[in-house]
Amino acid sequence: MKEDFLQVFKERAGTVETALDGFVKVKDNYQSKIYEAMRYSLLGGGKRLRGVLCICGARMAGGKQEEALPFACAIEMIHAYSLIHDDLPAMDNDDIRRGKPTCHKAFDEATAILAGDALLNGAFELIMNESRVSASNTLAAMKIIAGGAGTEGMIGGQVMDIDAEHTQIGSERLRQLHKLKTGALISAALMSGYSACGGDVKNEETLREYAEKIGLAFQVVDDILDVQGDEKTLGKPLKSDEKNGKSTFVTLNGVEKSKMLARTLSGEAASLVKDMGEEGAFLAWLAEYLSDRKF
Ligand code: GRG
Repeated sequence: MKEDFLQVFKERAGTVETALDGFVKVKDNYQSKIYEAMRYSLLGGGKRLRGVLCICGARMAGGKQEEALPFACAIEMIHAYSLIHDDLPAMDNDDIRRGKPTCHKAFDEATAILAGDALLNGAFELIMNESRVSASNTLAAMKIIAGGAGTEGMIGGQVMDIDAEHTQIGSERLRQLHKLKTGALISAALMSGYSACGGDVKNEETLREYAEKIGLAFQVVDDILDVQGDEKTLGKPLKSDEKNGKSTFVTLNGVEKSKMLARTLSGEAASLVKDMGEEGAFLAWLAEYLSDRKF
């Protein structure tokens, strides 16, 4: 069963990867460099968790994988932009991401800033060009994605994160920070797929709660991996949080308590959805799988 679900995850991730490759092409014009930088950071390396969640949301609503793909790819493009910008010297100043030099190292800072900007704009352009669902469902899903990525979502979390550097913050503020920085886009991934395919209100709140829990668990594990992971498997150097003076779940509670927190959150998330049909069972497996991830 577990192997089957892992296989499903890999297949969906592969579908998102292939679609991204098809959607974001290098153009043979004066600005070809920007497409190369976009593709450099976008393709080959990410887990595609957000894209897969978007497909899950669509299927939960009774929709098809193909209908979710423009939204799934858009969210992966937004995620890639956030990583490019997060790695810049003005932010976390990281040199390695997804096992290779970060965008500003492989190209230059100006190109990395622009590649991030281009991915963000391209994400919404892609939805408008490629969406196969109704205009009203497309708009509803876009609203969810823009909200998750924006000032009351990921950008808001990034602002809180930068503000909190080299200060000791409490667990309430840390949770809120990560709910926005990491959780908002993860939630938007699932909920935009659901909305794009016309999901009814009945399951909406449960799915949102599920996404919130796995988003937080995902971040707790990220904090643990930053001190205990394997650099090669992770594709980035360890101790980035320490380097940037960040408060994390690990600095606040230690590794063991953080592991327990991740397991509890994932268990709670799994119980919410496990009886919601085949797709619910997959989401329940995914919650547990993520709490034990190594990369
Ligand atoms: C610059 C607006 C802006 C936002 C940056 C996402 C983010 C906000 C910063 C990334 C910092 C970070 C490492 C956050 C921890 C959680 C996280 C988003 C990890 C990376 O996501 P994965 O593990 O990456 O899904 P892959 O490479 O698998 O796609």
